[in-house]
Amino acid sequence: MKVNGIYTINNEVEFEELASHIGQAVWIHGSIYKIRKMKGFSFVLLRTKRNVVQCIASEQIEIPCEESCASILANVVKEERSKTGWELHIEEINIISTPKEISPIVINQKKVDTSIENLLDYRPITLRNEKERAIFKIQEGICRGFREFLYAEGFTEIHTPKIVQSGAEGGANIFSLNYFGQEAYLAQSPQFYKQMMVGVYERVFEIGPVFRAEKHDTSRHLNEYTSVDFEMGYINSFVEIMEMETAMLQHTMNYLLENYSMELECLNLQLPQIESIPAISFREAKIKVAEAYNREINDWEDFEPEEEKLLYEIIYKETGSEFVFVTHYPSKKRPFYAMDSRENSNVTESFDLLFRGLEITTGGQRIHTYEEQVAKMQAKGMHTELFESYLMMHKYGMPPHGGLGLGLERFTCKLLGYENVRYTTLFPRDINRLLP
Ligand code: AMO
Repeated sequence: MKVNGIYTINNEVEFEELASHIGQAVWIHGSIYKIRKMKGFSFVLLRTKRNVVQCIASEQIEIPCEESCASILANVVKEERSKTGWELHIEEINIISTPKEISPIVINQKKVDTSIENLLDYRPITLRNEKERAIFKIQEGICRGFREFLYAEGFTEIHTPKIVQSGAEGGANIFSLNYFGQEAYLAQSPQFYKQMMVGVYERVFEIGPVFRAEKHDTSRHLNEYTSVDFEMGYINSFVEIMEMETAMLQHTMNYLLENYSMELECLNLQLPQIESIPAISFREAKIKVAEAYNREINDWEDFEPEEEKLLYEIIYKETGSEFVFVTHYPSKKRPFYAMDSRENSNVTESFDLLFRGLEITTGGQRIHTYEEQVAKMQAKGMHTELFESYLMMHKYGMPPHGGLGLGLERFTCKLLGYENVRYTTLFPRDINRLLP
């Protein structure tokens, strides 16, 4: 519609509505994704919110250059040979805006054919590629699936501070900042706050950014990532956390199948079957890998990334599962809030979930009594007076509880079959990257 000679966006139909307009003329807007000139007519691919719509333009129609934003008046014509059952014949194109320059990177092919550096340097543009944007639509679907599941299970969604006074996970990988003259940090995880909120709502979850000052440049480490955390009270064992995660993943795979089939097809993706997920203790897993591959065990306290991959191969061969829970990690390597096993205090009531050979989740049962928590902190050489506000919940009463944290980018990466977590991070922050 034009008002006083100026084009305004009005009364346009969405892609999903087009089928109900067969035989009518409608306005639809989007970006001109690709122009294919044929004899006597052109195909104009219009990139709308979620779809790329093929329109047909006769010779008389003047088509603006690619990446122009346009509103198109088109007849919706019945066409049985088309997947949608209709096609659009352009009557008129109104240009809403035109680019100043043509993109230096070709974005309208099946995939963006360039290096990972270019892909990320030109992220605002490369994300417009059909396949690239499908990745993050799937990531949206993962979060929606998780949310839908957790709401149904009685979890309350919370939003906790990202500027904090102390680290929650220990270690040196924490960013510090000057907070009005006081030393503060960027949250490594919502650990303390989600535990506190168990005392309030019993079951809570958060999907939010966390910050890790990792100095190493690997395919699985980011300096800012999205953590999916949940925490639940009144548990008997950390096994309940693993069961909840299994059900959450099953629900989410079904949710993706039902609501994101277009993106799954675009990415040529088969989702993994998740039935029951096998579990193996850390010690058993170490021995199993060492024996199967004739390797020496150099580190009894942690996995080497290679061992995680080998364990995946063994478990996959034995059970067909692409997921495996590894339980009872050594106390020395787990943070101070992890509950030690009653049977063996050298190991914790905790687990990691490995998916296709990569750790995607850490979780477990937490210490909930004041005396036990203080004793463990002291044994680890921590100054408990610095953690008074955290210990307040223990002091004034907490139920037995536990939870987990899942790295969203890592999970998406493995689900979509990428080797580097940066591919499934919208705007990655790593040791060399702060832009775009
Ligand atoms: P953890 O530190 O193991 O546990 O982190 C949980 C999960 O977060 C992901 N992750 C990362 N992803 C990308 N880049 C990184 N640098 C990175 N570091 C971790 C992984 C990992 O499994 N508070 C506990 C969780 C809990 O017990 O509830 C925690 O944060 O997928």
